Order: sequence, then structure tokens, then C-alpha cells
Amino acid sequence: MALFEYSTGMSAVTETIDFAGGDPTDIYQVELVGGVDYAAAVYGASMQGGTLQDPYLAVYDSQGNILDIADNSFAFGSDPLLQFQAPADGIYYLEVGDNLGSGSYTFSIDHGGVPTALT
Ligand SMILES: [Ca+2]
Ligand SMILES: [Ca+2]
Repeated sequence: MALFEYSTGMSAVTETIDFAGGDPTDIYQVELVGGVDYAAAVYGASMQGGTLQDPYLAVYDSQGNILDIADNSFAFGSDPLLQFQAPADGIYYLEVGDNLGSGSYTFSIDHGGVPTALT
């Protein structure tokens, strides 16, 4: 597990998941504003942002309580698109994993809309 700190202005980050290498999920720390709608996405094989076959994306609050999870989406196929509203100002964690195995992906979070799909 790797911990990344998302910073404002970072539109996307490319990372890998490696089950054999002890890196089965990646966690991203984000500071969000309460009441704001956020959209986060993982671009794997379906969206041609990496090689992950079936990624998922979950959001947790600072206490580790899961708030929402996305796996597949109508727009993104096997890649998750997670749209959620932060209940309060604070630190949240976004977890990227995959149901099928290792590979690469691009992770993006934006607010107020759907992230632009990679081509
Ligand atoms: Ca990783
Ligand atoms: Ca999926």
C-alpha cells in the first residue's frame, strides 16, 4: 500500500497495483470541502488509462469508515466512476484496487463534474 497526498492542481496521477509485490491497493489522501460534489475516477484498460482489467474505487472518511464505493460504471465500463458529496470539511481517503489482478492505471479527482476521459 502506498500513501499519496493529492494536491490541488494535480489533475491525474499514474500508478500501479502489484499483488505479488505487496502493493495490492493504493490509498490517496485528499482534503475535501463539505457539501461539495466530487467526482473521482480510475482509468484502467476500459478507458485506456492503464492495464488494470477491473479496478474499483472507494472513499473513506478520516476515521476509516467507508462512505461509498464504485466498481463498474455505465460510462466507463469496468473502470469506476465515483461521484460523492463530502459530508464535512476534512481529510478523506480514496482507495484504488482491482478485482482481477495487477496492472497500471490513472487516477483522477475533480469537483463539480466528471473527469475528462483519457483517449
Ligand atoms: Ca501502487
Ligand atoms: Ca470495476
